[in-house]
Amino acid sequence: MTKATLALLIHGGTENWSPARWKARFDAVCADRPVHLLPDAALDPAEVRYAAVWKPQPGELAGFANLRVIFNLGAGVDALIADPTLPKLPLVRVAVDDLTKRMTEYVVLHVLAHHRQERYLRDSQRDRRWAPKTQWPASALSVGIMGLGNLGADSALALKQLGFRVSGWSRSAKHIPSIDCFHGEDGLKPFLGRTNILVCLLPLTGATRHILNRKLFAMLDRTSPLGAPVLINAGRGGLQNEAELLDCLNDGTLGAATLDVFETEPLPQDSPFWSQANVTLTPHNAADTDPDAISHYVADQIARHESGQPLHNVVDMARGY
Ligand code: NDP
Ligand code: OXD
Repeated sequence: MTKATLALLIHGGTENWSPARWKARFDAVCADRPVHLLPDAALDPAEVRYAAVWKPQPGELAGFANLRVIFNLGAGVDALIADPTLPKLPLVRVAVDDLTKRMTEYVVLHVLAHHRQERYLRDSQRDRRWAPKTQWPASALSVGIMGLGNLGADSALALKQLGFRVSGWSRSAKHIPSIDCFHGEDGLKPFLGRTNILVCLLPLTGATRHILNRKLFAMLDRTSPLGAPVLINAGRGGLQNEAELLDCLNDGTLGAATLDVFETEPLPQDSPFWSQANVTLTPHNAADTDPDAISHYVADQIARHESGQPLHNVVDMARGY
């Protein structure tokens, strides 16, 4: 018997999101299941039971009357949830080791870059200046991670392993050995008050939009060897109030920032972030979704679903993540 159809709806626009690449992977992994890349005029929409999507246009998923499950091909579901026409079906997000480890690499790389004064050292090399500065140990800095989910918890443990003091902040209470865990509104102030490098790995929801603003930056600790605190945001651009972030980078409230995500992506050519000297900017590729790992993840989940087992990592629509 032919298996139920999986449709792929991918609008990434970058090399990693080449629809043909994803189709080839899904064809290989779902050997006996019809896999269609949308749009496909030859496909009867009523045949589609599963959809694996990245950045579908609002309304694009509404026309599949027999759809059962939507798989988002990334961890963040904010764009999907913002679509009022999104079918009311289980929405599964990505939570796999491959993605988690990529993010941990990114966070460790950029925390170390700030801690080891990489910008100063690269400027010194460019200027042929042999002028080492005092270097403090990792234990002199406190890294605070906003979001202690799949990504935040793994980054926290990796940073702890390197010797940093690490704390984290989440919505609900957590216990992670060796990490100082804070939660909720009451926990935010004490969490920020001990943080020198703030790493944001929150999802974008109604409760977190523009949470990274002047008021929050002003609560960060300024007594570490870094002097002014540092922000690393790899969550979503909508988490940051960009006008206030720029002002804070210019007036010393923040010493520096590493930003992977922006309110408008791709970042417009005339954005001041491109030339902001104390910003390290990356093009939303902190943790790419890997077609090999994720096609297996989706195929396994479909197999679970078809054998009557519960799906994993289903988004709670009321919480928004
Ligand atoms: P999870 O859902 O596993 O974790 C989210 C964490 O944020 C949880 O600890 C949750 O708290 C916390 N949180 C949510 N809302 C609040 C709130 N209002 N106050 C305090 N804490 C809150 O998500 P992931 O770790 O998998 O991913 C996080 C985000 O990273 C994604 O949503 C996506 O936006 C971004 N991302 C970015 C990538 C990139 O390349 N730049 C790649 C992949 C993801 P609790 O534990 O209590 O639920
Ligand atoms: C994701 C992302 O959400 O790539 O996975 O940002």
